[in-house]
Amino acid sequence: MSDLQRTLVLVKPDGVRRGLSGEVLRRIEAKGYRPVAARLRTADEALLAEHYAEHAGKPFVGPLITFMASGPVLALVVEGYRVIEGVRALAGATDPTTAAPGSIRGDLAADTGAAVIENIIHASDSPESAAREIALWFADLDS
Ligand SMILES: Nc1nc2c(ncn2[C@@H]2O[C@H](COP(=O)(O)OP(=O)(O)OP(=O)(O)O)[C@@H](O)[C@H]2O)c(=O)[nH]1
Ligand SMILES: [Mg+2]
Repeated sequence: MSDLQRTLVLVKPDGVRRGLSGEVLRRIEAKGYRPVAARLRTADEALLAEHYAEHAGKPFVGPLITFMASGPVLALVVEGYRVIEGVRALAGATDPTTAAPGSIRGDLAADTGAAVIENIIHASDSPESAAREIALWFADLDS
């Protein structure tokens, strides 16, 4: 048994800058998931501090927020059965150097030497995170 779910996906500023938005969306659609909302925007620091509230106080949160505000991100709401864990699997591990080949991070990202890990994609990590993050990025979206 599984439920139809929604998850929040962000193509991060490195992915948009490198022209990889289409490739990320292609992989998500090819897997069988369906985008139900999309928006290209440059996030402000207040939104990003809320988005990454779980990391408040960690040493990398400052550089992380600066990086995430450095250019537009493609925000997507993606729907499918078990889509939350499914897109996390497509994304691969946080560290792109060791992320499995075949995953988005494993195939498309490498360590850049920057203060924060630049890894192309964000995907919600639980149903609770997905609900919170979709409300944050798509406050006007019908549920
Ligand atoms: N420099 C540095 N950056 C980190 C570290 N851990 C996490 N980050 C950055 O912070 C982001 C959020 O961390 P996590 O939520 O733990 O990782 P994640 O869920 O795979 O990535 P997100 O989808 O962006 O949330 C990561 O994607 C990295 O960009 C770390 O130990 N060092
Ligand atoms: Mg995370």
